Amino acid sequence: MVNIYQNILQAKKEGKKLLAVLIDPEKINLENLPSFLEKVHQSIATHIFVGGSTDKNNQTEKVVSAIKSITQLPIILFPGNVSQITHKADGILFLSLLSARNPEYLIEQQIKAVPFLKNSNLEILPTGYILIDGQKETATQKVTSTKPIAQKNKTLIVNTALAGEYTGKNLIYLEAGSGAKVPVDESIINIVKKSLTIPLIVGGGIRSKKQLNATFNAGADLVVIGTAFEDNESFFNDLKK
Ligand code: 1GP
Repeated sequence: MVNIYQNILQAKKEGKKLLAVLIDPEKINLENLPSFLEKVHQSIATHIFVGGSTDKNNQTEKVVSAIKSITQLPIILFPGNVSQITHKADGILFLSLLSARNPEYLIEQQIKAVPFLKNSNLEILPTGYILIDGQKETATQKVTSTKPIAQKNKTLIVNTALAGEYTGKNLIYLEAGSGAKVPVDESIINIVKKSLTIPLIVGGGIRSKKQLNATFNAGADLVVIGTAFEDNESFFNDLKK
């Protein structure tokens, strides 16, 4: 069995940076999957995340099974809600939306997930999820009916991340939102990174190798990219091993 969290901790210790390719089950074309994954395999990507704010046609399990049949990379669910949980993946980001005060996404969805998780082999990754304003109203904001934290509120962002660590989260995810116009600013990543002892995930609006490297250099341990690969698969050419 893959030990996802131990591998993330080990990479952090060694200063090895991790990249997750986000596959949205609502958007991926299964016929394209083999060629898409071939590009993933030739790139520096280390993880595959599967999820989206919604999955109207319940495609997640089918998509995860198809990915699993082709890749050795760890597959981690990044679910918008409890209906997107499938045992076919390797792990699950067990998210708590810490940036706002909607109990449904702070604890209710998590309670609803327990019957699916308690007899499952999915590795559970307790994750504090913090939405940061990426200058675009994202699907996550709409679905969760919450507002992101403004990028200028640095103290609030740091304290929210630290509250996550102190309440036992194993990971903090700074999220500008899928397709964000503005990714999480490097200065924010930097101060959050300096405050935390647990690994830091950053995603949303990262579209170039330059931005990816800047995000890593600012302190992200794992970066998540989805839209840039959906829009232009040739982006993988810039990220060859
Ligand atoms: C979204 O952080 C991820 O949840 C990835 O965002 O689609 O903008 O790369 P992008």
